[in-house]
Amino acid sequence: NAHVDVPAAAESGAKATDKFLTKKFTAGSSPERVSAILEDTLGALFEVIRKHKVTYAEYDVLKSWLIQVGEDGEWPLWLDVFIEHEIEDVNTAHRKGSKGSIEGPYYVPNAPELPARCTMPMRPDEKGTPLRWTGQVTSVDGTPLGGATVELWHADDDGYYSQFAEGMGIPEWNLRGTIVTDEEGRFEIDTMQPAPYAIPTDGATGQMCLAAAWSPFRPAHLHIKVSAPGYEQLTAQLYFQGGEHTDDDIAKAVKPELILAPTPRADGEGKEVDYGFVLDPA
Ligand code: MBD
Ligand code: FE
Repeated sequence: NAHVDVPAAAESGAKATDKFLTKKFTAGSSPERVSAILEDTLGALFEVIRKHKVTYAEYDVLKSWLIQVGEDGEWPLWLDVFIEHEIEDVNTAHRKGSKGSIEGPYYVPNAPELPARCTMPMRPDEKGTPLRWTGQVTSVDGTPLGGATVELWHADDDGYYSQFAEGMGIPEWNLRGTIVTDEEGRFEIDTMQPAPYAIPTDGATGQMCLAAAWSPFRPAHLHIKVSAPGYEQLTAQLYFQGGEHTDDDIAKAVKPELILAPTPRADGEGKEVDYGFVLDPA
């Protein structure tokens, strides 16, 4: 399998932590709300401890594992793989437009701007199956959204993300771009189909998967963020019908509405697919 050779945890995980720490966050939550969330979180944990009669040995393993996740810089990775899907679902449940999915740890803002018809930044010898993706961005009432942006980022044919696979010689903005839709809200993007992603098994997140005999794979996916003034930003991932691991995504981020079914192109140059986005007014 070509995807066994994955970026080492100390590289991809720690990189995600470095990038995350450049941001500053405030939630403005009241002490009452913080207290309620913490109490319920701990209460849920106490139930698990009693139900499974968790031993002191297991408690010590937990402690050393928690320390190791931080030392490996893998908290963004671990949280986005195991927790974010629930946060995403709860916070987008009100929407009438397109389904979203998790952002994950490998988004970088301000990718180079590209016109509505474009080829993604890629190496001259970029490996993989070419994919021509056409689509339109509209509002829930059907209005075409010209000048909307579709930020697209995804792994290459080896499962690596640019800026998160140090030493692999991948150009900084490889397979990352900010596409601006035309007057009709349309776009046509040439890119290269990504490979499935494997959580590096030499880091604490992968070690936890191994200890539980869980498959560390995510299905091949395209990440997008769609933005237009006056609309809720849509963050989603698109998957490939019949692709490996669409049924057992370790990050539980696949939804049936997000599965693409590309067909062979008439010119024989890879595949094509049409898939658009419907935004909810803010
Ligand atoms: C990924 O590529 C990803 O999208 C998520 C959510 C977690 C780990 C790797
Ligand atoms: Fe990803």
